[in-house]
Amino acid sequence: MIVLLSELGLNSWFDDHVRELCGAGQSVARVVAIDRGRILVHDGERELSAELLGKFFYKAESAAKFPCFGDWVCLEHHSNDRDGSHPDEAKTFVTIHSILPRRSLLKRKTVGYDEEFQMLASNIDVAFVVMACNYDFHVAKLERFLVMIHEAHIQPVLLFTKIDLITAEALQLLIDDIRAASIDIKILCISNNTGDGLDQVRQFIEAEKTYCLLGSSGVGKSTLMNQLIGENSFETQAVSDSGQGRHTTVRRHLIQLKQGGLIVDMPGMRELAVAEVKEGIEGSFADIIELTQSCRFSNCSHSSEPGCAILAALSSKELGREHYKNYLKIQQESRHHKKQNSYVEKRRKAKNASRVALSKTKQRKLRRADPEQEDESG
Ligand SMILES: Nc1nc2c(ncn2[C@@H]2O[C@H](COP(=O)(O)OP(=O)(O)O)[C@@H](O)[C@H]2O)c(=O)[nH]1
Ligand SMILES: [Mg+2]
Ligand SMILES: [Zn+2]
Repeated sequence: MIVLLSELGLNSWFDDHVRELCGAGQSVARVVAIDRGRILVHDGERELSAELLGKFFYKAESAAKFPCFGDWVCLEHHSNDRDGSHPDEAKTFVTIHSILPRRSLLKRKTVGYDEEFQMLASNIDVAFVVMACNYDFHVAKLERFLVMIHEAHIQPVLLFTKIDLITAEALQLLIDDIRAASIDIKILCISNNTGDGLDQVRQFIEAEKTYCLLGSSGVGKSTLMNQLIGENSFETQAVSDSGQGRHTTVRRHLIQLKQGGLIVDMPGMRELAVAEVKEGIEGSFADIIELTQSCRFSNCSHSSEPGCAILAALSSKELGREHYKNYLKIQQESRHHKKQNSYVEKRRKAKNASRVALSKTKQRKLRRADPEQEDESG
């Protein structure tokens, strides 16, 4: 299906950057999924798997220089049919040549290191903070989300789900709490079960804008996604393949809604915590990570909690004990490794040392000149 790049979210803000960064013969595309290192881009015509140019690996001084979910990139097209004599058999492939500046960047600080962060998604316009009104809401929790969203330069909207499970009065009390805390945020209230409020969500979503769903597991994000997308979506199918009969979202994929607008279901906060663990774990232990998303409690320690999917899978032998032990061991090692002997930590110390060498006034001037720098380097 051919779509206009504007329908994928490209707007005039990017014009100058496209002119500057995308050379002759290159085309613009959006990163619509990153799946275990594989970067999927949509160029308006189709979805392609793109390779990274080598320069990303030897030149990148920080994670931010790598493509992120939601990025706009310049692509170069290649064909192995050099002389053009076998066009039918020729395999074309694309490489990412450069990344356009990001209008917004949702990121999460890596625990323990104030200047390192993990990029979650870029070029998002609106973030829905999804909370189940019957058990999941705390002002403090909302505030933590809002800090993250404001830092990203994204507009936040609170989306209460499961309003069928509490009275209108109880819901109003929650809203009063929010206003009492001087939080001036747009609030939408829905029930995925009765369909109440869904039309308001649909009306709120505008064409050519990008939305994300944030929130803990179990609050109704996947159910809402399916309502917005309609039946037989890619996500729904991928999900039912897991055999869990549950909606789990391991792979983030940018979805184009028929009504216009783009939306992505972000993993729950606990899944994000898992993502901090050393690279590669995700691939080898995807089954375990998926299981943890089905635990009843979002902070499940998988030791004795009711509704723990890990314990259930261990006792039904669906999950092998050795496999699970290895997972725990590697997780522990990676935490230890991070603390003891991280390259990042060494670099931070070196940087601090060189800062001391700068005069106080010079440091102040530098900070004033580049507030972003200040923001990102702690
Ligand atoms: N009563 C009620 N249950 C809901 C609602 N939305 C979702 N659920 C249920 O809550 C559970 C978790 O939903 P899911 O969409 O998987 O949550 P996610 O982890 O945030 O993606 C499922 O059993 C849903 O059927 C709602 O509005 N009302
Ligand atoms: Mg889900
Ligand atoms: Zn558990």
